[in-house]
Amino acid sequence: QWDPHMVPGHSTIVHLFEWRWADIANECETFLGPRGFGGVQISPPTENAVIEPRPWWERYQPISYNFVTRSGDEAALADMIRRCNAAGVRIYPDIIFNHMTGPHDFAVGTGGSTAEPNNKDFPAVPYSMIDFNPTCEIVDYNDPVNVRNCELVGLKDLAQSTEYVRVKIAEMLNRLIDLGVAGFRVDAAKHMWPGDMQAIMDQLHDLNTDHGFAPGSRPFLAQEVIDLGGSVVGFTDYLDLGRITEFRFSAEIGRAFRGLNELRWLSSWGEGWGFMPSGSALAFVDNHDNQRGHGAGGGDILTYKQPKNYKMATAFNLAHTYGTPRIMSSFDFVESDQGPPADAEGNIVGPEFNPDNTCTNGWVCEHRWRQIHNMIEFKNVVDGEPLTDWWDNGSNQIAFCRGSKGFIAFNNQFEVDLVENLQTCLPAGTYCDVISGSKESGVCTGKEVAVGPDGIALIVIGNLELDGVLALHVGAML
Ligand code: QV4
Ligand code: CA
Repeated sequence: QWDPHMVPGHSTIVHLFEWRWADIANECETFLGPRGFGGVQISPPTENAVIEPRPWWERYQPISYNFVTRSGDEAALADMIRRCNAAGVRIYPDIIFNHMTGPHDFAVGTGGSTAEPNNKDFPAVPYSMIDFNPTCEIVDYNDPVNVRNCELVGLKDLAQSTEYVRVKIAEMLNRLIDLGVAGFRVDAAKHMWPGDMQAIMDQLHDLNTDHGFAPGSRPFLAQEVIDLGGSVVGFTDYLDLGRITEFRFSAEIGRAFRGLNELRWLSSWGEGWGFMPSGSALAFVDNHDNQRGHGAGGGDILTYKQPKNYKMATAFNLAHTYGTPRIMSSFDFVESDQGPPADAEGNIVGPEFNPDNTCTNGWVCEHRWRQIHNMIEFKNVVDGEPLTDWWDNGSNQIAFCRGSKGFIAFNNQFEVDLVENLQTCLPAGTYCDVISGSKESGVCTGKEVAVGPDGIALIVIGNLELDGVLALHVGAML
């Protein structure tokens, strides 16, 4: 299902990677809801095998379907979902049902459950040998049977072809739906047969009307299918089920805003680049895998570690009409396996906040960067408006309007300032650039831009400025 069921006036999913449920609940109430965020992708809620020294990826190794992880227990999860919905913010758990935990003789979970993974014995579900595909390794991504029925990096591969496994998975998803989630990110969808996934989805409840969903609403799906083109097992198999991660978006936007492809080519961004249809796509600059070299996309992916380029790419994603955007919110890392900020006992230490809204304790909180959250507001203000009046300088300076409600310009030209009189499509007046500052109590803390009666304004983005974007919208008129 393709509709994320966001509350009117809200948009965009933020992945609060490895956040605790209690911290997410507060974030919904104090920041995300008031600032118009649409929803949160949360880390997997299902109990995972404890793996020392607590890499982030232990959460992709389920040991049971109990909701108890380093993010919190079921009571904290339920409280968070309720409070986020009340704040106008939807919740989309990351769900792993392609597999259970990997190659260990004995494993203990974050809730104390035990398993003998090498014997395919998971008493806390319960699953046993007959619920799994015979052991084989994924070695050939061009062989659909190998990709679907063998083990992804040794993770025990569930046989979703059996009714028992389908029922167990559906029961777990239904418990989340009843708690009030709006949908799911489906981990490793590429490694499951679309027909099996359909059979599981057919068993799901409608979304819970107690949390404000319209009667008959079906769960939103963001299916993780890595398809950079040219593969035999690709996104087309999953179009009938729901939205799909568009990894070419991530790879190409990284190339463009790293200066490896001229921005003028973005005039045909979207289906014009061979991407999947806009209504099928989940659009993101980076995700929790490719920001640290896991999964796919390669070295061109932009992350918080290249802040100027990253903010430009994110602004482009949020200003454009293509797909449903998801933005990443990370913890700072050096090693690719490194887990979230934690104390000596391994308990996650959540973020605290600086007066300028940024986070402490090792949390990057991209979603709290002014240049990013102000673009969420931009997106909400221009909702439904067409992309018009594309301008470029034939190279790396571009601009466009969103109807008569928003205007954005980018300068990625090496060592050249952008100084141009451009059509902003906006009503005459003075506007606050929401990238270099914000409109606060009627005053602009950044650049002010005067739009004339003909909609034209002098737009300046110096090559040495901290940010290579300028964005105006009717909500930031002075
Ligand atoms: C090791 C060896 C393997 C060997 C295996 C068995 O590397 O070659 O076969 O032992 O002997 C961790 C380790 C990995 C280890 C594995 C099993 O990193 O080295 O295998 O555990 O012990 C995340 C991480 C993985 C991690 C996994 C489970 O990225 O590194 O593996 O969690 O903890 C493909 C898929 C796509 C997938 C992507 C990463 O098509 O679906 O690879 N993306 C999703 C998630 C991702 C997650 C998984 C899938 C698995 O986004 O975060 O992998 O749930 O492109
Ligand atoms: Ca599989």
